[in-house]
Amino acid sequence: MDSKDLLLFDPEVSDALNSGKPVVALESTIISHGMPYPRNVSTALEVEAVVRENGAIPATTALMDGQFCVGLSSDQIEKLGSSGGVKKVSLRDIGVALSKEILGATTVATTMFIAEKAGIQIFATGGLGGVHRGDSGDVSADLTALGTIPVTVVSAGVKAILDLPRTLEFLETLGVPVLGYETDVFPEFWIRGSNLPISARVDDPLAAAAAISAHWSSGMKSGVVLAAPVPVEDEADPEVINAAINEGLAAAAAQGVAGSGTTPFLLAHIVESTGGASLETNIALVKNNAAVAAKVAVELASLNKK
Ligand code: PSU
Ligand code: MN
Repeated sequence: MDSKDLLLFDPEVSDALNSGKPVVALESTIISHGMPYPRNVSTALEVEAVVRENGAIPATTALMDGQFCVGLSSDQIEKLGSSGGVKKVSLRDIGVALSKEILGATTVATTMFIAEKAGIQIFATGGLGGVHRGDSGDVSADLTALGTIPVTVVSAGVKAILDLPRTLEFLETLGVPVLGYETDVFPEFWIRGSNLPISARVDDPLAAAAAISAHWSSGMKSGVVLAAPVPVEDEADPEVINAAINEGLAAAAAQGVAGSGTTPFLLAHIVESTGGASLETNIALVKNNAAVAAKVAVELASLNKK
């Protein structure tokens, strides 16, 4: 069997792909594990609307009934956001999730895997996974995917609960371009960032699309990080955020949280200790990334026709 037979397309998404129209993939772990109900569901639907407003078709991905879903109905999004038993599916979980027909939410890594199979070049999320702080050896499979799957991920950098300098070194090792969108510095998720390096700056959707397209036409097979900082008006207070991150890390250590539960635990802890402020910033940056991704998707679609 061809693994593409496992793809279950929403008809609007397959029509768009067949006619070369711009499509933006969206992940679902951010819905099931990244934000509290019901804001997770309303955000997922709003993010889809932002993609449409900016000229592209959204394709939220998930695993259901032993298939890769590419494009979900609002009922399916509600189900992913409201039922407790949804599995966070990273690369190594794909086989088991398919064979057991588990309801699975896709991480950045798994969304890249499905997007590439579906022929979608770009996807938007909040923040990438990466190298965790300390010496646990916990490194997100998002980095594995970025090193090996030719899809562009628009994010506000890497979630700032991580070790950002080590994550950037890792991306360099993997041959992944880190393009700053209208910025000279790497965004730090809830804040715009100040001194971490990017590999190049791009100033508009066409420049981004040209750099992405040339990366792949050269024969490079890695993914691309297109890093867009949170809009100024939505930026969190750095002191409040840093205090919340440190508190969260201490709580995770005290409670022995490890493995794939770490990131969801920290995000939820930070939402609570900032009185919800971090959630508002997270939602704003995801929407901003969706708008950037859609605009770049439009330019990629027209470059593809040339
Ligand atoms: N971006 C967000 N919130 C999230 C995530 C991204 O704003 O919850 C998710 C993505 O699915 C990403 C995952 O792949 O967190 C990283 O998890 P881990 O560190 O366990 O690889
Ligand atoms: Mn991990």
